Amino acid sequence: APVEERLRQRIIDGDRLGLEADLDEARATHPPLEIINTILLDGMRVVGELFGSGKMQLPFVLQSAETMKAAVALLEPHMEKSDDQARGTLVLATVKGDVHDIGKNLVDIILSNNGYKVVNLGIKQPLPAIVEAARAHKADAIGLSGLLVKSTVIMKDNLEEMARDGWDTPVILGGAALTRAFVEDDCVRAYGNHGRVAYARDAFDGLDLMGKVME
Ligand code: B1M
Repeated sequence: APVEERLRQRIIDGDRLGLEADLDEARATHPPLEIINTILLDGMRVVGELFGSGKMQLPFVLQSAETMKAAVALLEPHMEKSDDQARGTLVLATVKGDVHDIGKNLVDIILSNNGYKVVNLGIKQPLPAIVEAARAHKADAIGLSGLLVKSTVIMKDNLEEMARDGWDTPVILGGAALTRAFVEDDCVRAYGNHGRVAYARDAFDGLDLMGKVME
């Protein structure tokens, strides 16, 4: 099979043996981010479908996620990096109760490679830890990620609480369970009119939004 198909299948199967050789082969014809976006994420999409329909069990999903992470780590050194320094600071976290971090970490990589400082707090972050970091690092924006439906509710609650405490730092929200309508209606309202909340469909959208924040 062509290398693109083999890599996609590796994500589905959680098969890391020989991953690096396949990635090296793919890099001859694709830039690293294209490998991630068009090949590997397509494999993760299939994993999500199989899991959602009960055809794949959780331990195998975990293997796929680990393979995805390993692939991203192998590709990262080959990505183009901007020479810009300190274009702005983003405090980034997966919200409370949520362990999904592949998308969040892609946001970290893409923003870091484009000259932003990213303070990546990790997964399952309660609001106090997030605002504390935002204060300490004088964040220009806060990025929240979450993939569970319940995480979308937590994001809205976090925004309400932040508004009550007088925060007006721009907030970027991303993750598969969100919809643009939920962010632009419910979440914008939750943060109040003084604040800014934006929806990032993917990591590049997050990069664009960060650029707008810094304008
Ligand atoms: Co979970 N899981 N999972 N899981 N998992 C989903 C999200 C699910 C949709 C699968 C399904 O049922 N089809 C489902 C959620 C259902 C729901 O809430 N309605 C689900 C479930 C149910 C669960 C558990 C509850 C399962 C269980 O325990 N019974 C459990 C939850 C644990 C918890 O969080 N408390 C669980 C666990 C796991 C694993 C640990 C096995 C693993 C995660 C490993 C890890 O992340 N380290 C996992 C995985 C891998 C998935 C799927 C299959 C793939 C997610 C992924 O990494 N996608 C997922 C299926 C799906 O999403 N459809 C699923 C690739 C990644 C790049 O995409 O994160 O969406 P994503 O990021 C995108 C954009 O959303 C955006 O940019 C990225 C692309 O450029 N983006 C941002 C994301 N964050 C952003 C932030 C930004 C900007 C853009 O700025 C701040």
